Amino acid sequence: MMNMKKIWMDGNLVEWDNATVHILTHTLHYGLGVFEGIRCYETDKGPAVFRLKEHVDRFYCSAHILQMDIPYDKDAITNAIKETIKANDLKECYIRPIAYLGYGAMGLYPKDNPVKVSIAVWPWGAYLGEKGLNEGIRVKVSSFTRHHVNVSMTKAKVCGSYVNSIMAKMEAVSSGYDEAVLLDTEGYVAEGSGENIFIVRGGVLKTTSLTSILEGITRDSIIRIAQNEGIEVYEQRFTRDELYIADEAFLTGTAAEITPIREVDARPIGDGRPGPITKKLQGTFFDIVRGKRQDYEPWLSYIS
Ligand code: PPE
Repeated sequence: MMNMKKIWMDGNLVEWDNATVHILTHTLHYGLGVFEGIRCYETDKGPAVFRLKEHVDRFYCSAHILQMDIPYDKDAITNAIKETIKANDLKECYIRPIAYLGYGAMGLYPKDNPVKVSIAVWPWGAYLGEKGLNEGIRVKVSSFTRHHVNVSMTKAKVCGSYVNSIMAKMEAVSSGYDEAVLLDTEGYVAEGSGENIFIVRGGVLKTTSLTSILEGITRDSIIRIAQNEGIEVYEQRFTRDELYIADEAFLTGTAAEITPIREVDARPIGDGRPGPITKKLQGTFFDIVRGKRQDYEPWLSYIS
Protein backbone atom coordinates (compact mmCIF):
# COMPACT_ATOMS: atom_id res chain seq x y z
CA MET A 1 0.00 0.00 0.00
CA MET A 2 1.30 3.42 -0.96
CA ASN A 3 1.37 6.12 1.68
CA MET A 4 -1.30 8.78 1.40
CA LYS A 5 -1.21 12.04 3.32
CA LYS A 6 -3.84 12.01 6.05
CA ILE A 7 -6.23 9.70 7.84
CA TRP A 8 -9.22 10.95 9.81
CA MET A 9 -9.13 9.55 13.35
CA ASP A 10 -11.74 10.45 15.92
CA GLY A 11 -12.21 13.98 14.71
CA ASN A 12 -8.70 14.88 13.55
CA LEU A 13 -6.76 14.48 10.35
CA VAL A 14 -3.53 12.77 11.35
CA GLU A 15 -0.42 12.00 9.33
CA TRP A 16 -0.67 8.68 7.48
CA ASP A 17 2.25 7.16 9.40
CA ASN A 18 0.84 8.23 12.75
CA ALA A 19 -2.55 6.59 12.24
CA THR A 20 -1.87 3.78 14.72
CA VAL A 21 -3.73 1.99 17.50
CA HIS A 22 -2.79 0.25 20.75
CA ILE A 23 -2.12 -3.50 20.53
CA LEU A 24 -4.92 -4.12 23.05
CA THR A 25 -7.49 -2.51 20.75
CA HIS A 26 -10.50 -4.72 21.42
CA THR A 27 -11.54 -5.18 17.77
CA LEU A 28 -8.07 -6.43 16.85
CA HIS A 29 -8.56 -9.37 19.21
CA TYR A 30 -12.22 -10.23 18.77
CA GLY A 31 -13.34 -8.76 15.45
CA LEU A 32 -16.33 -6.78 16.66
CA GLY A 33 -16.20 -3.69 14.52
CA VAL A 34 -17.93 -2.41 11.39
CA PHE A 35 -16.65 -0.85 8.25
CA GLU A 36 -17.68 0.56 4.91
CA GLY A 37 -16.23 0.51 1.42
CA ILE A 38 -17.10 3.47 -0.77
CA ARG A 39 -15.72 4.80 -4.03
CA CYS A 40 -15.10 8.29 -5.28
CA TYR A 41 -14.78 8.80 -9.04
CA GLU A 42 -13.43 11.58 -11.19
CA THR A 43 -16.10 13.49 -13.10
CA ASP A 44 -16.20 16.70 -15.15
CA LYS A 45 -17.39 18.46 -12.01
CA GLY A 46 -14.58 17.12 -9.83
CA PRO A 47 -14.44 14.08 -7.57
CA ALA A 48 -17.85 12.56 -6.77
CA VAL A 49 -18.65 9.94 -4.14
CA PHE A 50 -21.03 7.25 -5.33
CA ARG A 51 -24.15 6.78 -3.17
CA LEU A 52 -22.54 8.33 -0.13
CA LYS A 53 -25.79 8.59 1.83
CA GLU A 54 -26.55 4.89 1.40
CA HIS A 55 -23.08 3.92 2.55
CA VAL A 56 -23.23 6.16 5.61
CA ASP A 57 -26.68 4.80 6.43
CA ARG A 58 -25.41 1.22 6.17
CA PHE A 59 -22.45 2.09 8.42
CA TYR A 60 -24.91 3.15 11.12
CA CYS A 61 -27.13 0.11 10.54
CA SER A 62 -24.10 -2.17 10.95
CA ALA A 63 -23.19 -0.40 14.20
CA HIS A 64 -26.79 -0.60 15.40
CA ILE A 65 -26.90 -4.35 14.81
CA LEU A 66 -23.74 -4.76 16.89
CA GLN A 67 -24.94 -2.30 19.57
CA MET A 68 -22.05 0.04 18.90
CA ASP A 69 -22.79 3.66 19.53
CA ILE A 70 -20.92 5.75 16.95
CA PRO A 71 -20.08 8.97 18.81
CA TYR A 72 -20.70 11.20 15.75
CA ASP A 73 -23.86 11.90 13.79
CA LYS A 74 -24.27 11.01 10.14
CA ASP A 75 -23.59 14.56 8.95
CA ALA A 76 -20.30 14.64 10.83
CA ILE A 77 -19.19 11.36 9.25
CA THR A 78 -20.35 12.48 5.80
CA ASN A 79 -18.35 15.69 6.14
CA ALA A 80 -15.35 13.83 7.52
CA ILE A 81 -15.35 11.57 4.45
CA LYS A 82 -15.33 14.58 2.13
CA GLU A 83 -12.70 16.33 4.21
CA THR A 84 -10.43 13.25 4.09
CA ILE A 85 -10.67 13.03 0.32
CA LYS A 86 -9.79 16.72 0.00
CA ALA A 87 -6.90 16.43 2.44
CA ASN A 88 -5.35 13.71 0.28
CA ASP A 89 -5.81 15.55 -3.04
CA LEU A 90 -7.27 12.51 -4.74
CA LYS A 91 -9.48 12.61 -7.81
CA GLU A 92 -10.47 8.97 -7.54
CA CYS A 93 -10.21 6.80 -4.46
CA TYR A 94 -11.59 4.03 -2.33
CA ILE A 95 -12.89 5.17 1.06
CA ARG A 96 -12.69 3.00 4.17
CA PRO A 97 -14.55 4.21 7.26
CA ILE A 98 -14.25 1.88 10.24
CA ALA A 99 -15.81 1.95 13.70
CA TYR A 100 -14.03 -0.21 16.22
CA LEU A 101 -13.75 -0.82 19.94
CA GLY A 102 -10.66 0.77 21.35
CA TYR A 103 -8.34 0.10 24.23
CA GLY A 104 -10.12 -0.57 27.50
CA ALA A 105 -11.26 -3.82 29.02
CA MET A 106 -10.28 -7.14 27.48
CA GLY A 107 -12.76 -10.00 27.45
CA LEU A 108 -16.12 -10.41 25.84
CA TYR A 109 -18.10 -7.72 27.56
CA PRO A 110 -16.81 -4.51 26.02
CA LYS A 111 -19.48 -2.23 27.44
CA ASP A 112 -17.06 0.49 28.50
CA ASN A 113 -14.59 0.31 25.63
CA PRO A 114 -14.64 3.50 23.56
CA VAL A 115 -16.07 3.33 20.04
CA LYS A 116 -13.41 4.81 17.78
CA VAL A 117 -13.89 5.90 14.16
CA SER A 118 -11.38 6.29 11.36
CA ILE A 119 -11.59 7.11 7.68
CA ALA A 120 -8.80 6.26 5.28
CA VAL A 121 -8.71 6.81 1.51
CA TRP A 122 -6.41 5.48 -1.18
CA PRO A 123 -6.47 4.92 -4.91
CA TRP A 124 -7.68 1.40 -5.67
CA GLY A 125 -7.73 0.19 -9.26
CA ALA A 126 -9.78 -2.70 -10.62
CA TYR A 127 -10.24 -5.04 -7.62
CA LEU A 128 -10.18 -8.21 -9.69
CA GLY A 129 -7.80 -6.82 -12.28
CA GLU A 130 -8.31 -4.69 -15.37
CA LYS A 131 -8.37 -7.87 -17.44
CA GLY A 132 -11.03 -9.33 -15.17
CA LEU A 133 -13.16 -6.25 -15.62
CA ASN A 134 -12.89 -6.49 -19.41
CA GLU A 135 -12.75 -10.22 -20.10
CA GLY A 136 -14.31 -11.75 -17.00
CA ILE A 137 -12.93 -13.81 -14.14
CA ARG A 138 -12.84 -17.47 -13.16
CA VAL A 139 -14.58 -18.33 -9.90
CA LYS A 140 -14.65 -21.36 -7.65
CA VAL A 141 -17.58 -22.45 -5.53
CA SER A 142 -16.02 -22.44 -2.09
CA SER A 143 -15.75 -25.36 0.28
CA PHE A 144 -16.47 -22.77 2.99
CA THR A 145 -20.12 -21.92 3.67
CA ARG A 146 -21.43 -18.36 4.04
CA HIS A 147 -22.53 -17.38 7.52
CA HIS A 148 -25.84 -18.71 8.70
CA VAL A 149 -28.28 -15.82 9.13
CA ASN A 150 -28.12 -16.26 12.88
CA VAL A 151 -24.36 -16.41 13.16
CA SER A 152 -22.69 -13.10 12.48
CA MET A 153 -25.51 -10.93 11.09
CA THR A 154 -24.92 -10.65 7.37
CA LYS A 155 -26.66 -7.28 7.02
CA ALA A 156 -23.95 -5.76 9.14
CA LYS A 157 -20.58 -5.22 7.52
CA VAL A 158 -18.71 -6.72 10.44
CA CYS A 159 -14.91 -6.94 10.56
CA GLY A 160 -14.90 -10.49 11.95
CA SER A 161 -17.25 -11.81 9.26
CA TYR A 162 -14.43 -11.43 6.79
CA VAL A 163 -12.46 -14.34 8.25
CA ASN A 164 -14.93 -16.50 6.33
CA SER A 165 -14.40 -14.42 3.16
CA ILE A 166 -10.62 -14.50 3.44
CA MET A 167 -10.50 -18.28 3.87
CA ALA A 168 -12.72 -18.68 0.79
CA LYS A 169 -10.64 -16.22 -1.24
CA MET A 170 -7.35 -17.89 -0.28
CA GLU A 171 -8.72 -21.30 -1.17
CA ALA A 172 -9.94 -20.03 -4.56
CA VAL A 173 -6.65 -18.34 -5.39
CA SER A 174 -4.53 -21.30 -4.30
CA SER A 175 -6.70 -23.47 -6.54
CA GLY A 176 -5.89 -21.21 -9.49
CA TYR A 177 -9.13 -19.18 -9.54
CA ASP A 178 -9.64 -15.45 -9.26
CA GLU A 179 -12.47 -15.38 -6.75
CA ALA A 180 -14.68 -17.53 -4.51
CA VAL A 181 -18.45 -17.86 -4.56
CA LEU A 182 -19.91 -19.05 -1.27
CA LEU A 183 -23.07 -21.07 -0.82
CA ASP A 184 -25.44 -20.44 2.07
CA THR A 185 -26.05 -22.97 4.85
CA GLU A 186 -28.82 -24.56 2.79
CA GLY A 187 -26.63 -24.96 -0.27
CA TYR A 188 -27.94 -22.08 -2.38
CA VAL A 189 -25.61 -19.54 -4.00
CA ALA A 190 -25.03 -16.65 -1.58
CA GLU A 191 -22.33 -14.24 -2.76
CA GLY A 192 -18.66 -13.75 -3.54
CA SER A 193 -16.03 -13.22 -0.84
CA GLY A 194 -16.61 -9.47 -1.14
CA GLU A 195 -19.27 -9.14 -3.85
CA ASN A 196 -22.88 -9.91 -4.61
CA ILE A 197 -23.69 -12.15 -7.56
CA PHE A 198 -26.07 -11.93 -10.52
CA ILE A 199 -26.92 -14.38 -13.28
CA VAL A 200 -28.70 -13.85 -16.59
CA ARG A 201 -30.85 -16.59 -18.11
CA GLY A 202 -33.16 -16.05 -21.06
CA GLY A 203 -32.69 -12.29 -20.86
CA VAL A 204 -33.85 -12.20 -17.23
CA LEU A 205 -31.65 -11.10 -14.37
CA LYS A 206 -31.52 -12.99 -11.09
CA THR A 207 -29.71 -12.19 -7.86
CA THR A 208 -29.73 -13.76 -4.42
CA SER A 209 -32.49 -12.49 -2.14
CA LEU A 210 -31.48 -10.56 0.95
CA THR A 211 -31.10 -13.51 3.28
CA SER A 212 -27.56 -14.63 3.91
CA ILE A 213 -25.85 -11.79 2.06
CA LEU A 214 -24.71 -8.23 2.56
CA GLU A 215 -27.22 -5.69 1.24
CA GLY A 216 -24.88 -4.51 -1.46
CA ILE A 217 -25.28 -0.95 -2.65
CA THR A 218 -23.87 -1.86 -6.05
CA ARG A 219 -26.38 -4.72 -6.12
CA ASP A 220 -29.17 -2.24 -5.47
CA SER A 221 -27.80 0.09 -8.15
CA ILE A 222 -27.71 -2.69 -10.75
CA ILE A 223 -31.26 -3.78 -9.90
CA ARG A 224 -32.50 -0.22 -10.42
CA ILE A 225 -30.48 0.34 -13.59
CA ALA A 226 -31.72 -2.94 -15.06
CA GLN A 227 -35.34 -2.15 -14.20
CA ASN A 228 -34.97 1.31 -15.74
CA GLU A 229 -33.68 -0.33 -18.90
CA GLY A 230 -36.65 -2.69 -19.02
CA ILE A 231 -34.80 -5.81 -17.92
CA GLU A 232 -36.76 -8.11 -15.62
CA VAL A 233 -35.05 -8.71 -12.27
CA TYR A 234 -35.78 -11.44 -9.73
CA GLU A 235 -34.39 -11.44 -6.22
CA GLN A 236 -34.46 -15.12 -5.34
CA ARG A 237 -32.12 -17.85 -4.29
CA PHE A 238 -30.69 -20.04 -7.01
CA THR A 239 -28.61 -23.17 -7.03
CA ARG A 240 -25.03 -23.87 -7.93
CA ASP A 241 -26.07 -25.75 -11.06
CA GLU A 242 -28.24 -22.84 -12.18
CA LEU A 243 -25.10 -20.73 -11.98
CA TYR A 244 -23.30 -23.32 -14.14
CA ILE A 245 -25.93 -23.06 -16.89
CA ALA A 246 -26.40 -19.29 -16.76
CA ASP A 247 -26.02 -17.40 -20.05
CA GLU A 248 -24.12 -14.69 -18.20
CA ALA A 249 -22.96 -14.05 -14.67
CA PHE A 250 -21.27 -11.18 -12.88
CA LEU A 251 -20.22 -9.93 -9.46
CA THR A 252 -21.05 -6.52 -8.02
CA GLY A 253 -19.33 -4.60 -5.25
CA THR A 254 -17.87 -1.24 -4.49
CA ALA A 255 -14.35 -2.58 -4.86
CA ALA A 256 -15.14 -5.11 -7.62
CA GLU A 257 -17.54 -2.75 -9.45
CA ILE A 258 -19.20 -4.88 -12.15
CA THR A 259 -16.93 -7.83 -12.85
CA PRO A 260 -18.07 -10.42 -15.41
CA ILE A 261 -17.67 -14.11 -14.58
CA ARG A 262 -16.43 -16.18 -17.50
CA GLU A 263 -16.00 -19.53 -15.79
CA VAL A 264 -17.30 -21.34 -12.70
CA ASP A 265 -15.61 -24.53 -11.48
CA ALA A 266 -14.02 -25.25 -14.89
CA ARG A 267 -17.34 -24.70 -16.71
CA PRO A 268 -17.46 -21.78 -19.12
CA ILE A 269 -20.34 -19.36 -18.62
CA GLY A 270 -22.09 -18.73 -21.93
CA ASP A 271 -19.37 -18.59 -24.55
CA GLY A 272 -16.74 -17.81 -21.93
CA ARG A 273 -16.86 -14.07 -22.52
CA PRO A 274 -18.81 -11.24 -20.88
CA GLY A 275 -22.33 -11.34 -22.28
CA PRO A 276 -24.35 -8.46 -23.79
CA ILE A 277 -26.51 -7.72 -20.75
CA THR A 278 -23.48 -7.74 -18.44
CA LYS A 279 -21.61 -5.40 -20.76
CA LYS A 280 -24.57 -3.08 -21.10
CA LEU A 281 -25.10 -2.82 -17.33
CA GLN A 282 -21.38 -2.41 -16.72
CA GLY A 283 -21.22 0.38 -19.31
CA THR A 284 -24.17 2.21 -17.78
CA PHE A 285 -22.70 1.80 -14.29
CA PHE A 286 -19.39 3.36 -15.31
CA ASP A 287 -21.16 6.20 -17.11
CA ILE A 288 -23.18 6.90 -13.97
CA VAL A 289 -20.26 6.91 -11.53
CA ARG A 290 -18.23 9.15 -13.86
CA GLY A 291 -21.06 11.69 -13.97
CA LYS A 292 -22.09 11.06 -17.57
CA ARG A 293 -25.71 10.31 -16.80
CA GLN A 294 -27.84 13.28 -15.86
CA ASP A 295 -30.70 11.00 -14.82
CA TYR A 296 -28.60 9.39 -12.09
CA GLU A 297 -27.06 12.61 -10.68
CA PRO A 298 -28.78 12.12 -7.29
CA TRP A 299 -26.44 9.16 -6.70
CA LEU A 300 -23.37 11.40 -6.76
CA SER A 301 -22.05 13.61 -3.98
CA TYR A 302 -19.55 16.12 -5.28
CA ILE A 303 -16.54 16.96 -3.14
CA SER A 304 -15.87 20.51 -4.18
N1 PPE B 1 -20.94 -8.87 -0.12
C1 PPE B 1 -19.84 -8.77 0.66
C2 PPE B 1 -19.52 -9.88 1.58
C3 PPE B 1 -19.04 -7.64 0.58
O1 PPE B 1 -17.97 -7.54 1.37
C4 PPE B 1 -19.36 -6.60 -0.32
C5 PPE B 1 -18.51 -5.38 -0.42
C6 PPE B 1 -20.52 -6.75 -1.12
C7 PPE B 1 -21.27 -7.90 -0.98
C8 PPE B 1 -20.98 -5.68 -2.06
O2 PPE B 1 -21.48 -4.57 -1.37
P1 PPE B 1 -21.42 -3.09 -1.98
O3 PPE B 1 -19.99 -2.67 -1.94
O4 PPE B 1 -22.28 -2.29 -1.10
O5 PPE B 1 -21.92 -3.18 -3.39
N2 PPE B 1 -17.15 -5.59 -0.16
C9 PPE B 1 -16.29 -4.47 0.18
C10 PPE B 1 -14.94 -4.92 0.72
C11 PPE B 1 -13.91 -5.35 -0.24
C12 PPE B 1 -12.55 -5.52 0.40
O6 PPE B 1 -11.76 -6.31 -0.11
O7 PPE B 1 -12.24 -4.85 1.39
C13 PPE B 1 -16.20 -3.47 -0.96
O8 PPE B 1 -16.43 -3.82 -2.11
O9 PPE B 1 -15.89 -2.33 -0.66
